[in-house]
Amino acid sequence: MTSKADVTSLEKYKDSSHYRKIAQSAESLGLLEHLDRLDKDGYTIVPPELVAPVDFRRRLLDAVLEVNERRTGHHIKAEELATTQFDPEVPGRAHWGLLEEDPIFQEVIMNPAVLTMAKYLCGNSVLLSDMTGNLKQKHERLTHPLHTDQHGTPPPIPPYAQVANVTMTLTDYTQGDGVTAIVPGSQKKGRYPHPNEWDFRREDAPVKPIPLEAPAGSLLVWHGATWHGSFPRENPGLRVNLIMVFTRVYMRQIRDFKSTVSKEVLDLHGEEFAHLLGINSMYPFDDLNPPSQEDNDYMMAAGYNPWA
Ligand SMILES: O=C(O)CCC(=O)C(=O)O
Ligand SMILES: [Fe+2]
Repeated sequence: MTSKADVTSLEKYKDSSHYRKIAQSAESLGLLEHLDRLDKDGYTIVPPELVAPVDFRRRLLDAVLEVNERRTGHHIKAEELATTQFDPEVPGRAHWGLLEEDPIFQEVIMNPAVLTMAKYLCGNSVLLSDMTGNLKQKHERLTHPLHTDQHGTPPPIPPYAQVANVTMTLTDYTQGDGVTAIVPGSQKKGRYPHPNEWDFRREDAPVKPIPLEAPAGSLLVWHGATWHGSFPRENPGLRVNLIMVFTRVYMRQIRDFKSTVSKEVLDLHGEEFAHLLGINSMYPFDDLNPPSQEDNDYMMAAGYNPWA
């Protein structure tokens, strides 16, 4: 007889070339312990020294601030982030659809640490769903009650992630900075939070998350079924991050890269970049001829192993 644990356990699928490929890149990048933490706690914090040089993180911060200026007209200097404020009515600003705003956004999704963590959660055939640069300021409103990032995938939730959140902190996340709130191990609950569990600030809240504190340049990584939210910011100044949302190859992406990304950008990058955006995804096909089997072997393989 097959027990429930046998049915739901992912362990047996680790004995595969798909898993080994990801584990080997994790090992070469010093990330192995973070894979274990994802299994156990549903989240991990990768320190800046395992992600990218300081200069890269600073350029990324500048690129997010430049997008903010282009889209809102508000010039913010990186040196003044500890004191700057914007429109007091709103707790923050989110800038979606960054991929073609600056070449550095194309570079960061190909960063080996970012990709390895995304692939560990969503397989080698992982897709970028979208990326968003966020500025958050002091405000009383709870912008993110407890929730998960896997929208529209019904229970029972599978043990493998259908979505992966890889957030790069671009300013320090310390107490009072409005940091991400996370419930360790909650990916194993196999359900979404109920409305009475959303507002975690209530004294009698049934589930209390912990704050994720991390220096600028870290990766905060969590499984799509991990319960999380965000503490309101109490300190002056701004918290800035870049959220990269990844998803399984069978899911719909937030952004339709396939019909929007320019040929110039695709020509600059290789096949892995195209796969990551879903450019040669099997579906949807827009003529009467299905794409070639060869082009889609990588997607078909995903039906056999969670790391494929
Ligand atoms: O702003 C945060 O700290 C968390 C935002 C969030 O819920 C997400 O990125 O999925
Ligand atoms: Fe979220």
